[in-house]
Amino acid sequence: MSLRKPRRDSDVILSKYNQKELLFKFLIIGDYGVGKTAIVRRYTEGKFSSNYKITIGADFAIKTLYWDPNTKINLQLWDIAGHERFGYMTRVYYKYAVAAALVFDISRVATFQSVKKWLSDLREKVTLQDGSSIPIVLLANKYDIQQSAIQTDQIIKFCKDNKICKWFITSAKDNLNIDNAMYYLVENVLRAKIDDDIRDSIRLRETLLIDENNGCCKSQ
Ligand SMILES: Nc1nc2c(ncn2[C@@H]2O[C@H](COP(=O)(O)OP(=O)(O)OP(=O)(O)O)[C@@H](O)[C@H]2O)c(=O)[nH]1
Ligand SMILES: [Mg+2]
Repeated sequence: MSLRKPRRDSDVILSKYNQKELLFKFLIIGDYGVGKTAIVRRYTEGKFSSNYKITIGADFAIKTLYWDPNTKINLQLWDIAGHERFGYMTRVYYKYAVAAALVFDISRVATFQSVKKWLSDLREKVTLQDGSSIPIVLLANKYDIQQSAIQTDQIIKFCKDNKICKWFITSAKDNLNIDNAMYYLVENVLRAKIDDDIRDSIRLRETLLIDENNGCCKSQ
């Protein structure tokens, strides 16, 4: 029986002279108009526009990160349409995601109330290979508006009750905390990946030892 696991999207593509190139798929989800596209655009192009152009279905953008001298990461940011009219159709885009940013608009309470729905949908549909859930950050966007309809206490409580380890106030307009939020997710994905690789190598070692003890590795 082969010990090798099937390759995932997030696996190493290139491994030459100790150089690694990784591909991670991140989801950006939340209600319509909360600023998902604006966040992705700010992060990948460094631009912001105050025009609202509804996302149809889903869109994606790529950001390349030179994480350390040996690691290049290609981040695929999947910007999922928030409008109800696209409903569950967009969930097909969740496949193979390894992290997610869940966005709401601090000036619209309804978008915060929807976060729970997005979260349970995400947790139900996306898990990692070992069955654990993917890292998620909650983004309280449009902080620049200064008309917060949601108290910080409510956000903290929500995160605690729903096991979201990290949330950020963000502004795509003012470029506030977007890099930090993405950095946090990448770090978490990498950490999980390292743990995964260590577990794999321990499993491999144990199997080799068992094989040795059974004598099947010995030459006749
Ligand atoms: N003031 C302010 N406006 C923002 C910010 N982020 C987005 N917007 C504006 O909010 C509107 C909606 O932003 P989008 O990024 O298109 O929203 P979306 O979440 O992608 O919406 P859907 O594609 O319909 O799901 C646009 O007019 C943006 O310019 C922000 O941080 N501050
Ligand atoms: Mg959009």
